Amino acid sequence: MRQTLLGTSLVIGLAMLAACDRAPEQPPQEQSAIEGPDGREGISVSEARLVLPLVEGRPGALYLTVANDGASAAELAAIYVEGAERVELHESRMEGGAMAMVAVDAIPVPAAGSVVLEQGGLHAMVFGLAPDFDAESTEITLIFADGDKTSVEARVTTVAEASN
Ligand SMILES: [Cu+2]
Repeated sequence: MRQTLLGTSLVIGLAMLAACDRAPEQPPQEQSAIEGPDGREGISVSEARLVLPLVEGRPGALYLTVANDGASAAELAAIYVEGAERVELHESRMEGGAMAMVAVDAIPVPAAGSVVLEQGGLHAMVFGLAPDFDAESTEITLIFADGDKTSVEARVTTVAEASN
């Protein structure tokens, strides 16, 4: 009996979690059954660069381009950066004449389209970088709403190099 109750509440919990996500237009099962863990079909990531903070302890910024050659839209739900504690997806917007930054839950990547994460627009902020982080590149993993993942190397740069 107890087992049944637990099972039921787990199912309800999962259903609620799923409801919080914006449901994909098409069921993702077909694709994820074919895909390995290291690449979502049709997705390619380019121009990935991690800009280190000028001041130690401040977040870094991650910029990149995601292209989707697939037939269905993808939704970038999270990014993992090797060597960092946490990554947030953000969007910079003009609000009342000033640039403001808001956190976004996910970034849609349209079918046969692409999305650019760049300074002044959609971007990712990288928190908890080790103070002695000085790699020339680091692995980043894009995690999509359907669970597919794509990993690439991101170049590591400084603010001075990036703002030209
Ligand atoms: Cu930000």
